[in-house]
Amino acid sequence: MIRIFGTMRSRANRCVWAAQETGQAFELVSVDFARNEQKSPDYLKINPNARVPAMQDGDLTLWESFAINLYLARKSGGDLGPRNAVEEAQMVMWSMWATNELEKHGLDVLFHTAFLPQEKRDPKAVEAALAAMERPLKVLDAALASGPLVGGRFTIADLNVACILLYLRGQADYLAKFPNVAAALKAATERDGFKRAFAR
Ligand SMILES: N[C@@H](CCC(=O)N[C@@H](CS)C(=O)NCC(=O)O)C(=O)O
Repeated sequence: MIRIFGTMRSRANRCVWAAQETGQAFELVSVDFARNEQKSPDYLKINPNARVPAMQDGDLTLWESFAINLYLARKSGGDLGPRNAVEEAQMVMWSMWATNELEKHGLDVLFHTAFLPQEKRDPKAVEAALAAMERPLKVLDAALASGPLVGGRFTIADLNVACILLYLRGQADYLAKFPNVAAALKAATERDGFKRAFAR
């Protein structure tokens, strides 16, 4: 049985979403970073980086949420995963792109609009993050104009990118500048797999 370590209030929710989409049986093993449980000696044997998520499937241990998701999609053999090496490369490309181009800025938006205590929130940080996301989001908007990112169907590439776009859910006016991005995010959150995952 696949074991995903983390909680739904962490990036482990991405892996739970991918597992739900692919219909693979899994267990979510609670490791709560709000309680510093990712630093326990037992968990450090699974992920020496002291971060969640991690995943175990038999003898395989993986960390890095998008690497786990790429594995889950590929392993399932279904539509979410690659059908050939070209699709696989494109899925890796979009996943790395989302991490490198969007994630930090997306988190800045989320922290300074929702997660941080009110007195620590900085509107200028939000402004700067949204400005930094303009260029990559234009790229994404253009790519989505012809449909899903890889292979003409919803894949792990769309799911991984959507995981970061979720950080912008409260920014409707901003997202309206990127209509294909806004539509893709909406469609992703209307999927049964998403609803099953986030109903937990
Ligand atoms: N790039 C990693 C980031 C993992 C990460 O930073 N996880 C956070 C929770 S969402 C964490 O474990 N934070 C605890 C800490 O940094 O001490 C991934 O995508 O898996």
